[in-house]
Amino acid sequence: ERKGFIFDLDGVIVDTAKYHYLAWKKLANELGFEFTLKQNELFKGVSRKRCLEILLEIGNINASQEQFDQWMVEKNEDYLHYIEKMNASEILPDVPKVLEFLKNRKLPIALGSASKNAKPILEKVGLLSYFDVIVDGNNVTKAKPDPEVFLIASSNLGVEPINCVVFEDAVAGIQAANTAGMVSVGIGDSKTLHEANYNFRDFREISIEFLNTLI
Ligand code: G16
Ligand code: MG
Repeated sequence: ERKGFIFDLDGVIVDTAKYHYLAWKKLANELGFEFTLKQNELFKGVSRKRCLEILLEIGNINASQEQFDQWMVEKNEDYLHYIEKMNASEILPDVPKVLEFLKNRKLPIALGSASKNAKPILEKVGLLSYFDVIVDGNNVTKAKPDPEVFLIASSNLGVEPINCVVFEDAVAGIQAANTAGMVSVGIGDSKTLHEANYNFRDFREISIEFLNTLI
C-alpha cells in the first residue's frame, strides 16, 4: 500500500511559536496585562480566533465583534513583520533530511497546519517545493483535535488515512491524527505527547532505519 506523510508546520518544521508569542504578548501588554510563555503553550496548534478568545479570557476583557476583529488583524500584522525576515536558517534540525528521504522515494508529502500563513512561511524558508498538498487554516472549518485537517490532506494525497503518518508537536494534533486513524509521531516532549504512537525530541532522533519501517 502507498504511504503518505503529513507534517504540521509550527513546532515541527519551523519554530514560529516564538513569533506568535511576541505578537500576542504585545497585544496583551497594550491591553494592560501580562501574557507568559507558559500561557503560550495553550496556543499551540490552536486557530487565531480561538487564541484571541483565550487571550481575552486571561485578561478578563470583553470586546465587541468589531473590536475583536480589529485585534485579530493587529496581531496578524505584527506576526507578519516577524515572519517577513524568516529564512532557511530557521528550519528545525534535520527536517530537510526527512523530506529528502521521502522525496527520493517519491512518497507523497502534505502539510496539515492550522495557520493561514503556512504557504508564505514555507516559501520563505525554501521548503514549499517538497509539498504535494497543502492544507492550512484557509481550508479547514474545524480545528485540531478535530481530524478534519488531516483527513482533507489524506484525501488530497489520495492515500487512505490508515496509510498516513503524521508528524505533530501539539497534543491536539496528536489526538487529531489518532482520531483520523493515522500513525502519529510526536515531535517534542514525550510526556506531553504520550498519546502518540512514536515519540522523538526532534528530527535528529529519527533514523533512516525508523523511516524505513514507516514506508
Ligand atoms: C499554528 C500555531 C498556532 C496558531 C495557528 C494559526 O498551528 O501553532 O499557535 O494560532 O497556527 O496561525 P495563523 O494566525 O498564522 O493563522 P500549526 O497547526 O501549524 O501548529
Ligand atoms: Mg504545531
